[in-house]
Amino acid sequence: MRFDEAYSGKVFIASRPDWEDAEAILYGMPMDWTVSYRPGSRFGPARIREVSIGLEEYSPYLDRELEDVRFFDAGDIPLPFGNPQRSLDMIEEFVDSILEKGKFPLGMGGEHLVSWPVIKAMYKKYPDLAIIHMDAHTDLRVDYEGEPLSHSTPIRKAAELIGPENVFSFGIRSGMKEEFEWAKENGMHISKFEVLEPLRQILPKLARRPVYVTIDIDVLDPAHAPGTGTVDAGGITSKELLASIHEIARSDVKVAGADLVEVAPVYDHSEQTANTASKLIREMLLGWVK
Ligand SMILES: [Mn+2]
Repeated sequence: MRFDEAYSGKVFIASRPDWEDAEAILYGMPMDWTVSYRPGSRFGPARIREVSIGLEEYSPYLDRELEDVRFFDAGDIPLPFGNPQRSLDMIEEFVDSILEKGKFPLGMGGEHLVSWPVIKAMYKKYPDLAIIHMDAHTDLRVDYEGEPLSHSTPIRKAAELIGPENVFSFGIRSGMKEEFEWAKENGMHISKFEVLEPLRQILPKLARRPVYVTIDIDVLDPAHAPGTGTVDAGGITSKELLASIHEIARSDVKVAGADLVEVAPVYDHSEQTANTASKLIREMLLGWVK
């Protein structure tokens, strides 16, 4: 299926009515079939759109309005329940169709495994791709209880595809000892616990390179984002995450695509996670789509 054929119900605030003249395509990947702990992220994209109505369209951080970015919300990809492989294939084909038209893909998850087919599509177009990954978890497992298609494996798959030296993880505070060792032995960068300061040091090294940025909402402390499947104490504040998005926006890296994953509304009783996510999406659009 192509991005311009997707069902479109409620859309993100200020989405353009047509995709043709859009620079960026926003889309949902409502999949949570492989999570090991609490499911529910399949409902994330829809809720992020719904609460976006409460956002201002102007960003005082970036002095830019959503009106200045031409983006089209293509809705959710109609992924088949319980079929991870076919879902991943559909996501890859969908993103291929966005890249074919020269547009910027901005995805909303869904569990983190959805980033894997997106990265595959990005790498076909950008052979010198680098990845910036913000997350509580390493996501570097080979498999989970024998299952390689798991939400704990996407960064390992991505690192093996594009080369571990091209993957930069930030905010990591959870994972198996073997995962950290694998990263170290293979030259993959992991910044434990912090995001903004280490990011400032890495960004100049990525200048002018195409970069895919994948943000797992659980990089935030559970106090800032309780509405996610696998919460992990000791995370960063939403202020630091916003500052990190802005730091990337002001750097010389060429963000070529991005996603925000793992928002699970069922655990989000105050709706602060969905509201935070929709503000993050606004800042990603305003900062990274140029
Ligand atoms: Mn993750």
